[in-house]
Amino acid sequence: MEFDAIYASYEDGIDTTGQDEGKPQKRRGRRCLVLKTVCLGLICVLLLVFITLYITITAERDLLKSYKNTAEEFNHTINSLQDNYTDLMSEKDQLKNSFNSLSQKKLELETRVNDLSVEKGQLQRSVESLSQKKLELETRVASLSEELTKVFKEGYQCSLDGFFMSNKPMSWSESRQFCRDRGADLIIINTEEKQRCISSFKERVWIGLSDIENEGNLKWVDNSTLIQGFWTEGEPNDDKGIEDCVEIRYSCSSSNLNNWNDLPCSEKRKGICEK
Ligand code: 289
Ligand code: CA
Ligand code: CA
Repeated sequence: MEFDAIYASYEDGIDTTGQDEGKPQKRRGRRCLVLKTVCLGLICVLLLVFITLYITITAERDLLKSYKNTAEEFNHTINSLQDNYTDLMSEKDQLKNSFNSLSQKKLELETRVNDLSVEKGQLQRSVESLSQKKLELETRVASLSEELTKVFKEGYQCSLDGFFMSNKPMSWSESRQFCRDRGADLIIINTEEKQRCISSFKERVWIGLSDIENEGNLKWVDNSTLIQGFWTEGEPNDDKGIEDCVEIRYSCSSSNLNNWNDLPCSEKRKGICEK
């Protein structure tokens, strides 16, 4: 139904006063008011729709923005994880290479240790066998020394028993140790018979007399004091203050029984051992 018709019937119903003057003008005014109201209502509705749409769109846009941010963060995290993974893989490869190289070295070392163990065993056996040979040779030398001594004794009518000469020139202490290792000690000459016998050896040899412990106080190796000495003239003179051990100084030009001399203990002489 059209507006004019609606308003006409409405006006007809209301106006009962019978006053028809100015009716069209009033009608137009009312129509205009209604139209304005309707337009305003429409504007309000449109405004409401617009505001609603604006709010919805803004919310959607914010949501999208937040999704976008989250997606970017995910991407960033994924990239960083990817990098970490790549680094870890490379590290793993390096460790694997190191492990392989160390395993190889370990194997080589184990082989070397085994070889060395075998070598050590062989050397130990050699040392044992050489020690045994050395002992046998030392025993042989001692026995030869003893034999030699006997020959000397026989040659020079020496009737002493149980003494022998060390196998090579050594210091006084080493010579003494040689004797002690064989159950003897350097000889103590406390009789003229012994002195005569040893003097016939035609060698410069150590005897068991020294003043190592107390300068000027000569003692035999059994700690007994010297009673009768067979000193060369002018001896003992402790030459340069360093002569503390006594030798028999053989001299082919002299058959003199007085042939002892004090000498630095580090000098090398054979020693006469006595059991
Ligand atoms: O180092 C000195 C010794 O060889 C001897 O030299 C001389 O023969 C004398 O002085 C000895 O007393 C000394 O022991
Ligand atoms: Ca001395
Ligand atoms: Ca001297």
